Amino acid sequence: TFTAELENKNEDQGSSNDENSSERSFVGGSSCNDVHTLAFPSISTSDFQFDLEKASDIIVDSVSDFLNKFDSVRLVLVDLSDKSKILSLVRKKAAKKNIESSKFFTFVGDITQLYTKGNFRCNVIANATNWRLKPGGGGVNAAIYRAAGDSLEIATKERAETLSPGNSVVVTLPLSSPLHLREGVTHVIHVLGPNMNPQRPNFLKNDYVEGCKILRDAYSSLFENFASIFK
Ligand code: AR6
Repeated sequence: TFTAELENKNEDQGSSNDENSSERSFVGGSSCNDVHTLAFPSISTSDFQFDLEKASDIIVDSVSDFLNKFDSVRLVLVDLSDKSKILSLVRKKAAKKNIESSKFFTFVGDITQLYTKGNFRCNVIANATNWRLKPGGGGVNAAIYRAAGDSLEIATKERAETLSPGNSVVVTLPLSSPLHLREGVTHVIHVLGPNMNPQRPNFLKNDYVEGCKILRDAYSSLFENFASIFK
C-alpha cells in the first residue's frame, strides 16, 4: 500500500535529525497516483518574522482540522534545511497530537524541485507571497516565480491583482510552465500571511492576537482552496 511504501522509505532513507525517534520526516521517493498532495512552506516565518512557536501551533491545529474532514489527501510541510527549526517544532507537535504520519509529514528540499531533486511528486504547491502577488522579493516567492517562468505571473494576474493578509488564490499552471512540465505541479496556491517585519507592508507591530488570527485564516484559506481543486 501507499502507506507501507512511505514507511519503507522512512526506514531506508529517513532523515530524522534530532532526538525524537518517532519523527515523521523522511527524504525519499514516492508517487501520489490516487492521493492529492499539497506541499507548502511555513507561511510568514522567515521574511515576515512571525514567531515560530506560535506558527507551529497554528500549522498543526490547521492540518489536524483539515485532515479530519478529508480522505485521500496529503499535506507536506517543506523547508530547505534539515536544521529548520519550524520543521522540528511541527514534527514534535504533530506527533504529540497523533496526526497520521502518512497524511502529514515534513520534507527537506526545495519546493520547486520536489520531483527532480527529491523524487517526490506533489501536484499542488503553496507559495508564501506578497500583497501584490509579484515575482521576486526573495524567499520561496522568488524561487517559485523563477522556476515557473513568466506564465505563472500571467496566469496569476488573470486571477487577482492583489491579496489581503489571511487569504489565498489558486492559479492553474499552464502546461508550458517548466514547473508543470518538469515537476508535475498543476496548481500554485499563493498565500499571504501576517507580517511582523517593519520593513514590509501591513506590518502588525507585534500584535500577535491579530497575527495569529490572520495566520489561522491563511492556512484555512490555503487548505480550503486545495480541497476545491479536486472536489
Ligand atoms: N523551498 C522550500 N522552502 C523555502 C524555499 C524553497 N525554495 N525558500 C524559502 N523557503 P519566506 P514569508 C522557506 O521568507 O516569511 C517574500 O519575499 C523558508 O525557509 O519565503 O511568508 C514574499 O514576496 C521559510 O520556512 O516567506 C513576501 O514579501 C518559508 O519558506 C515575503 O517574502 C517562508 O519564508 C513573505 O515572507
